[in-house]
Amino acid sequence: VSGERKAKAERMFALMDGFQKNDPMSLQKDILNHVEYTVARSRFSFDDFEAYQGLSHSVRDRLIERWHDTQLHFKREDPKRVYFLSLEYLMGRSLSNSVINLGIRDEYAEALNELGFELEVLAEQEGDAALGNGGLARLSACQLDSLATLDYPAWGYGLRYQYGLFRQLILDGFQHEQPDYWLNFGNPWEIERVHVTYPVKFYGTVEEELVDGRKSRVWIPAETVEAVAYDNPIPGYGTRNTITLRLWAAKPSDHYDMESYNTGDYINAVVDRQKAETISSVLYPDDRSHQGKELRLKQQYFFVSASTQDIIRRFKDAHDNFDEFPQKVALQLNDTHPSLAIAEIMRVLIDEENLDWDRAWGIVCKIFSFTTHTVLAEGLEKIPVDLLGSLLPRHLEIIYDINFKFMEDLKKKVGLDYSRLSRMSIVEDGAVKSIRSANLSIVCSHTVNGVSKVHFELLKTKVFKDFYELWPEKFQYKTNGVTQRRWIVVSNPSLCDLITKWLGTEAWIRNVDLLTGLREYATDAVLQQEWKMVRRVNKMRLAEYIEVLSGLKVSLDAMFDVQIKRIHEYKRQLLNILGIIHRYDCIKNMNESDRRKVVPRVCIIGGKAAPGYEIAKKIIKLCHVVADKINNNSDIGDLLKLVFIPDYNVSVAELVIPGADLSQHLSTAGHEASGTGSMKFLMNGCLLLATADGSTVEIIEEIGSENLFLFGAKLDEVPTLRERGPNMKVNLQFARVVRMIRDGYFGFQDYFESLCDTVEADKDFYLLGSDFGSYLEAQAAADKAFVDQDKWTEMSILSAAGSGRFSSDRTIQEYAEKTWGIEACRCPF
Ligand code: GPV
Repeated sequence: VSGERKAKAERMFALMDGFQKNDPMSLQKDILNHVEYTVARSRFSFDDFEAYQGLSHSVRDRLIERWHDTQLHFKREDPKRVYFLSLEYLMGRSLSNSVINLGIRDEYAEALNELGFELEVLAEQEGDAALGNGGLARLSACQLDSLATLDYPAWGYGLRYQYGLFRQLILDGFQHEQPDYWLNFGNPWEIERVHVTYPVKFYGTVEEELVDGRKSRVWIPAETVEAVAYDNPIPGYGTRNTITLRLWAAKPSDHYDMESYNTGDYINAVVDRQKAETISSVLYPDDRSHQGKELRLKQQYFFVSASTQDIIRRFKDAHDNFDEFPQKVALQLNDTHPSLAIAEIMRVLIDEENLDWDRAWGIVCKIFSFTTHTVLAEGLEKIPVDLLGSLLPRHLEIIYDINFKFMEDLKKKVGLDYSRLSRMSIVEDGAVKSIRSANLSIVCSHTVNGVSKVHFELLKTKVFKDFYELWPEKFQYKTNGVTQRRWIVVSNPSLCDLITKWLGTEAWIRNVDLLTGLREYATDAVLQQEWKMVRRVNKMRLAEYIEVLSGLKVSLDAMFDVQIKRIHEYKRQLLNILGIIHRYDCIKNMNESDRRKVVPRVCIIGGKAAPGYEIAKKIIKLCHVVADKINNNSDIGDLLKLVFIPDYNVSVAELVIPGADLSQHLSTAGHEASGTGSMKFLMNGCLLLATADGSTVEIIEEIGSENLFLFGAKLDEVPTLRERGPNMKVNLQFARVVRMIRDGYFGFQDYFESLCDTVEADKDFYLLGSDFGSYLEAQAAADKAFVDQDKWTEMSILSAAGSGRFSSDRTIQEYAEKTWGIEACRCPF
């Protein structure tokens, strides 16, 4: 048989053209073939979008080749793999990233030119894949890029939502949400795997049965849904390795319980069946907090069950002893969202694989690691017991059993300290009895990671203090990072070329530590000149975008000052707007000679508010009314402009970040677990104005406090300030700008009342009032620095030069070595 198979393989290989060729002529042929046969347009008549489709199918072919080779290589080598479980990924666009990582951008650009197209223009045709909310989701995407680039045997798992994050539409200054039906025009970046499917079961009861003479608990589910795999190849840079992001879609189940209907109501029965698809239909648009929604819980379990079945199937293909599982499998929980995986693996090992509890538990404790992304204990996820008991009765039992054993152990260690026991219990006995997902994750994981040094300190001393005291060895941190491929090479090609020229090598794209080599040229007049040029061209591109969006013409000599991120009270966009009102007020009251000294500013704000987050929506409206006042004022002219960029997403970030002079990161100290936007700005030579929060503290270590503008209360001052309220001097300036809003200076007086209330002296939880004075000082320092453009450019170069530590390559390498215990597995060729 094997001889026959070999002969067949040889024949197949002979029929193959060999690998795809990448010379411009072959690429052109290939693109046109796809236009004609895949897109089904005539090669004599197709528009930009169709050209994009043909082009992306041609890139897809090349991805598939490498992806096949990589998967085969992994299969042969059978290394320990890491499975990254995340409910959210913000991948953005794929085309540019793919051709760059495949190393054939220039070839494609040339091929397209000869056909009369431009690569950059076609790339704009692609919509963002926005299957996530904010920092957590983009972090997952950056980490996948690093996993592939560093040749790690990794799989990403997630959900293929049909509706990604809503599109933000601004009507009369108010946010409206529009569904993002992103698959409407097809998605060439995924491969549908109709045969990679698993049944996922819900509801039903648990019964006691005799199996092989011993009593067993058996789950008899009542509903089955099918999970279908969609594979998204993720190419590494400078390697053949191309890993998989496998996203699950829900379909009605065919194989397992294809009902036959005899109710006379055939149509309704089929319509009912079709409802299975709702499980993966929509991404929850809340950045954290999904408390108590059944659909959300269903999504989580659907995702977890399909992924673990796939992982166990792959393990069993090559092994038959589950004791080897921890040598082959590492499971990474991206926050608590996938934490049901713990109970699911226990269930499968015990109920389906017939392991006893202790053996199953021993395995589970060796495979899970957990990363938490939040600072606030109140923000931690809870699952109401009633809900879990009805949807997943057997899992609830298992979680109770885990908790029972944990509590027994804990009593032996800490005695009958009931308040401690109840704080640490996985089950919360509150008004609504619930499962604390974080406690479950900590108890069952071998490692708990924070996302920055400050975050780690908070985990140890506050959020998970009890657990840290019990298991100090479990706690670690890996400071977040972002990928320089997306955030420099793709989005800022001219800076990329400049860096390569001065470092004399492209090696920094895989080894970003080399960026420190720029430090020695920071004061070099030639580099400074070239650096300024690159930055100015990027500003021009951003200015054009702003003009198209809003009709507003902005001056390129102004400082482009940017704050882009999800709208949250703790991120303090309101502080920024109040500062802008203050600036406006000052300019209005200046005499002509003072006015000449003002450093002109273009203030840019962008971000989405969760649809149910009223205060955040009011902040967006406030930004618009303030902009109306400022931008249409002849007294102010070019000295100050305010622009709200609608529908902020990954591709908007790629455009805005390279054009920013200053970026703002204003979270009240102790609230941002890490923050990753700042790292993208840093890499692009944008100066930061920030509080000493999250990863900023480490950025300061790297570039020195003299190269950014720091302000605001320190972590240890926050509690006292909250008690005491702001001091009187600050109060005056602050009170004045808040009063302007309250008095209706910008209109919508009643509407803004509740927003103003949030910063009244006794309620000002995020300390806008007490930080206002030092915020204005930091802004004044930024103005002063901007006047000396050579000095500013030096600081800009030093920022980029110091950004190497904030590459996700570094983060992923730390995870691989210290948490997952995996090694690189590089595909030959
Ligand atoms: I929890 N984060 C997020 O975007 N969504 C969430 O639901 C939660 C956390 C963010 C944090 O707010 C950032 O500080 C952090 O940089 C990011 O996750 C990645 O770790």
